[in-house]
Amino acid sequence: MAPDKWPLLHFGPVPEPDLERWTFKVFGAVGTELELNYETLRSLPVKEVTADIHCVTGWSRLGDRWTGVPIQEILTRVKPAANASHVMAHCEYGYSTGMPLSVLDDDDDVLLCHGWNGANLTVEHGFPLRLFVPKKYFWKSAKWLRGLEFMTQNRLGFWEQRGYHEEADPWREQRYW
Ligand SMILES: Nc1nc2c(c(=O)[nH]1)N[C@H]1C(S)=C(S)[C@@H](COP(=O)(O)O)O[C@H]1N2
Ligand SMILES: [Mo]
Repeated sequence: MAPDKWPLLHFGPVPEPDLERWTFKVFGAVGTELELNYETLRSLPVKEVTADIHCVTGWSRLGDRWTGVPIQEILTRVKPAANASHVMAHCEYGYSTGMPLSVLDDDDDVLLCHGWNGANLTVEHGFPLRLFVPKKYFWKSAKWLRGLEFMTQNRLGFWEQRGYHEEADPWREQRYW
C-alpha cells in the first residue's frame, strides 16, 4: 500500500493539538502515578519498530517504521500494582480501548508512538501520541492518547462496547463477538 493509501478511521472529529496544555497521565492501580507534559514525553528514550498493522475492517499495512517510547519505560516508572490486570487507554473526546496488562506489557513492540516512517505522526493519524500495539487489531492502537488507567478488573472500551472482539488477535481473526 502506498504511503498515501493509509486509510483514516476514527469516531468523531480530529482534535487540534495544544502542546502547551497537553498532558499524558498514568493512574489507577500503580505504585506511582505519572503525569508528563509534551516536552518531557519527547525527552524519554525512543525505539523504532518495523511492524504490520491490521484493521478489523480488512485492510493491512506492512512494514512501516513506528517510533515512540517503549512501554517498558512507563511501566518501570509507575510500577503497576500486584493486582493490576487490565489497562484502559483514554483519548481525546472519550475514545477508550482496554486490554489485559499482559498485552500492554510487551518488551518487543508496544510503543507510545509519536513517529511514523521517520517523521512525526500526522494529526489525523494520532499526533501528538498514539498507543501502538501491533500484535492486536488496529483499533487497540488508540490515537490522541491522553492517559493509561491501570485496573484490577476488565472494563470494555469504546469499540469493545460496540461489539468488537475483546482480544482482537488478527491471526485468529478475532474480529467481533
Ligand atoms: N482516538 C481514537 N483512536 C482510534 C480510533 C478512534 O475512533 N478514536 N479508531 C481505531 C481504529 S478502529 C482504527 S482501524 C485505527 C485507525 O488508525 P488510522 O486512522 O491512523 O489508520 O485507529 C484506532 N484508534
Ligand atoms: Mo479499525
